[in-house]
Amino acid sequence: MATPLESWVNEAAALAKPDRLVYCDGSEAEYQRMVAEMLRGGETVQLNKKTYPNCQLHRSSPNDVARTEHLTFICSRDKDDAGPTNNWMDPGAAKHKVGALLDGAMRGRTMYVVPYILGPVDSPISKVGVEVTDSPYVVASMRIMSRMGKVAMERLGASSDFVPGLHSLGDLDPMRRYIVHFPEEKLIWSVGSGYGGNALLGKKCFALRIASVMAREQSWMAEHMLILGLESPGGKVTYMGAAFPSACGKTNLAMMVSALESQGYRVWTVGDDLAWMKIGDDGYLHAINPEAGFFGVAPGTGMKTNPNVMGALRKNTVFTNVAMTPEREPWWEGIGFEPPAGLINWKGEKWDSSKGAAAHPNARYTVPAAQSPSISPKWEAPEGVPISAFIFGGRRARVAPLVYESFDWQHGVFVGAMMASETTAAATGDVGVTRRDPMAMLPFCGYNMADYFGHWLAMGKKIPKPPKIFHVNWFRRGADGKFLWPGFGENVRVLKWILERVEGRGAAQETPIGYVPAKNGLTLDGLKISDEALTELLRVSPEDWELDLGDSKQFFGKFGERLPGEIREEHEKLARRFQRVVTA
Ligand code: SAT
Ligand code: MN
Repeated sequence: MATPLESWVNEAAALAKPDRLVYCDGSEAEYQRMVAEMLRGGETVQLNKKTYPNCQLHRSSPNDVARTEHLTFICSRDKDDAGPTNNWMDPGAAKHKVGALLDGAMRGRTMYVVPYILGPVDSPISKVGVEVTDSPYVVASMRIMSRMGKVAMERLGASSDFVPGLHSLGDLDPMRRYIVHFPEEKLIWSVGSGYGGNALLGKKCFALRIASVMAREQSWMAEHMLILGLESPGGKVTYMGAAFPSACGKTNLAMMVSALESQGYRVWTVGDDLAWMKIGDDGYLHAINPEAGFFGVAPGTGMKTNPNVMGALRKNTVFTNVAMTPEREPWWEGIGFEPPAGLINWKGEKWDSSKGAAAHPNARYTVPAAQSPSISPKWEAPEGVPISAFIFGGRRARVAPLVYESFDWQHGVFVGAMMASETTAAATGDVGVTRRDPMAMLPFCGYNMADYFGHWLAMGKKIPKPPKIFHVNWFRRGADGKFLWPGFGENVRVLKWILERVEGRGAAQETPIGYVPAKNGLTLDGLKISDEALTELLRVSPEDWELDLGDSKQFFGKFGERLPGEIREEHEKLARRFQRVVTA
């Protein structure tokens, strides 16, 4: 008798019609076979074996370099269940349309069966997925990003409790590219892309879009959050989850080398992108990192911005769309040294400055999490880590101050729902346009976001010891257009204030948007920052917020009657608090 896994694989194979079928075991030997296959394919090259042992550079097709949100669909039976912020296709129509593209797509190719666990192998919060794919790059990446192969087979056994995902490169034509999710069936199909979140189906497709649906059904949370532990003097570690949109510095924050290390404050990394959280017996929300690696943005990453990852990247790393030096070492803008003569750009061409950026702005590294010197001793704890604070954030040149604390859970959910950020290169489309991005989940929520806000509100009533909710903005600019806050390792000063607020300390002043640090609230010794810059960083401008209230009102309006009353109520309360300030 075929197991549920085998039955599904056979079905997928009957559709895609590969020449060969290979069940992956996750071994090192198999990984090396995948690498050899990638090198044979020509899109991947070996990097310097002495200075970057076991590292490769993969060059994706130039039209396949980021997630394509306009080609990503939630295929619920009822269109309203996908909501106004998702693209929707009828499930039958999607099966027909995308099925036609998958039909025979693997002819002449091998179908790799990749069973994987999201989360620590023995955690009750973890789940199993199975991706079938015709891309050795995807197999190799999944081996870094998840617990893959034999361990997953053993956890699954003859159970049908897994999320299937069918992926084929197809012909990589963006006109025949679709990433479709069936939330009722808990099924994913993806065709026509070999890139990151479009193709590594464990990442955004399962761990967020499908898992967010499961989380709502089962009273847990699947969030686009990093998880870090802040160690304070004496060795106590306080865990926090932080949601920022793609390419807004989650990885750098999670792996930060603290500027206050001499004072005993240190940051430990549990995860850099995703968090799955369940209420623990101790009443805290407990978080695991469903991933086992970091798929981070390379440009802008250097010894100044993320020394931990720079050390981690020296072995066993797959680079995607970075440039390469004549010594066959990776290079990208912001790495910290000038481009050497003879640089090859991400497209594989000889580079000179007339050719623009040498690395693609969304170039990435895929590295095992365990290689980071900052990895938390608890990162694979089966019970997860107890979360004391949630931090929302985005890129805002104006409006949002450096940090503020919400009044309570309901207000905090509203703060998350109000989130906005300037767009980055992580998704195709214009860069630098402000868009609303609630909880950094806009492209990743597998159901109607109005119901997602409702789920957050409901969870607040169920968690005996709910995290306090904060908002940060490292990206505020002064009148001269320059960033006001140095960011990176200095961000620990903000985390320290958050920790103090969690512990009922920390000087704060009440404003219409929440509690902002009092002038003496932040630890600023050793940092050169002018009084004016600090005032501007913490300023809550009624004019800016008025515009934001208008913009968010329009955004919330999209959800019509389905928007929870609490969100509308908080919006009105915020407007009223500003009126009081202005007329006072
Ligand atoms: O492409 S991914 O979704 O994996 C990375 C990101 O956009 O956050
Ligand atoms: Mn992400």
